[in-house]
Amino acid sequence: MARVVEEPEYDEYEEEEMEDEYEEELEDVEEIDADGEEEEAIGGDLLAAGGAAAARAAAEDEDEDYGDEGEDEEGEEEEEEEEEEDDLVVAQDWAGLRTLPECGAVLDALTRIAEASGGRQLTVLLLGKSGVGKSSLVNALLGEKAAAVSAFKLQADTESTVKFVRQVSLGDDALDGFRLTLIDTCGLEDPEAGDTVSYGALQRIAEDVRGAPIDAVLYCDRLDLYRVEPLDKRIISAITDQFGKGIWSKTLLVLSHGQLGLPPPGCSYESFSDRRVSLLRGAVRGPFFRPALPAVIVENSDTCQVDAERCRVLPDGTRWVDELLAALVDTALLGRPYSWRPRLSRRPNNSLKWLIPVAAYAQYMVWKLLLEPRLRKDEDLQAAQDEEIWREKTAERRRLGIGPPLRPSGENAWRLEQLYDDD
Ligand SMILES: Nc1nc2c(ncn2[C@@H]2O[C@H](COP(=O)(O)OP(=O)(O)OP(=O)(O)O)[C@@H](O)[C@H]2O)c(=O)[nH]1
Ligand SMILES: [Mg+2]
Repeated sequence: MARVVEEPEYDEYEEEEMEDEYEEELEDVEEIDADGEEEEAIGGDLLAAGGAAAARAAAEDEDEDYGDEGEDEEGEEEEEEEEEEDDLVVAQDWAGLRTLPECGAVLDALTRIAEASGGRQLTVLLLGKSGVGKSSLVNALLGEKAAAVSAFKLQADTESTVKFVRQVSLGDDALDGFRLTLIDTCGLEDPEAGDTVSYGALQRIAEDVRGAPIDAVLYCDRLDLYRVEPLDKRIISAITDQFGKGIWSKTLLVLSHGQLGLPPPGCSYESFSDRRVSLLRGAVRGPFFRPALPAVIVENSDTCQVDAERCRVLPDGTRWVDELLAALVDTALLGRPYSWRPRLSRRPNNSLKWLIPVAAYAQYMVWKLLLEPRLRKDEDLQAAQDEEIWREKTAERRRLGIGPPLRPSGENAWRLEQLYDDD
């Protein structure tokens, strides 16, 4: 189940009336928007954070692709809308932004999105195994201790997704009202079954983000590991099975623990990170499937080194927040947002249905013109050889002065053949 972090909506915040206002806000999402910008439901339970015209257009395109959907589907859509209305997320003031040393880089990134897409929202989904730093990254990016971080407890024990919706309010007309939604998720391994993929968790995550436009996905793992384990590969292929290959074209690889104690002997920090990134890319890519998968190294811990301007840096001096934001925006602006819809996997694509009789006829013709004549020829050859053998046997017996051999009838011959075959 998705957990909505319940905090007061910032611009209508009044301590004593907070609870009542929250109820009202759920009933009328349009009032949530700080600058009065009108918002409409698009699909999924992230709608309050939505407004992506592109995603709406994409969703409509997809609906058209399915062509003649009956009344059942209309009913289904109504049901979906009702579910969506029940599960709206309230945006909160992005308080941590003001204290983030990288505030300037964040605002630059949001400005790039606002200018390029005309929208004021960015939705990011974080996926990965447990303990790789997804929740820590949410906190590091928001500048708030918003997500629960635990070294030992798997998040899968509690909830599948937790959405953090933050709204910019810095008195800047160009950016105020911009919404950042970070969707933290539970680890993708099964906490009870040991080293196995939690397909249930993946399914619940998919249901939680159903229909919502996702601008970028962060596939998180640790930098300080030497191998891509079989479980990692199984998790990656389970993601592909659940969400489709399309999700990888909107995915960044994010490697935590970037401060990396010491790289292995004879290996520089750069060569070690390059090797780790290429191993992970290799686990996702296939011979005919080569998504770009830009990679960014991060260090989520409070002990991360900082430069003269207090910006967090990696051992090689890279400002990782800036790098991550730049890659995030590039990915977000690449094509239309990713959106998971169960109907994509549930409903068959009927557009090439007319090919079925053509393929059946082609198969019949291949049988008639190529295979059947060859089979007949083989049978005739076999019969001729059998005949020859019987003729020789008869001639031999005649030479010996005995009668011709007893030749079994067709059915008996077949039975004898079976008998020998069984032996
Ligand atoms: N040194 C260091 N520790 C990290 C980093 N990222 C996460 N951690 C630590 O790793 C542990 C797990 O971090 P989480 O953020 O809870 O990991 P998660 O991916 O959210 O795990 P689940 O919620 O179980 O899926 C915590 O103790 C974090 O403090 C990092 O970049 N550097
Ligand atoms: Mg977590």
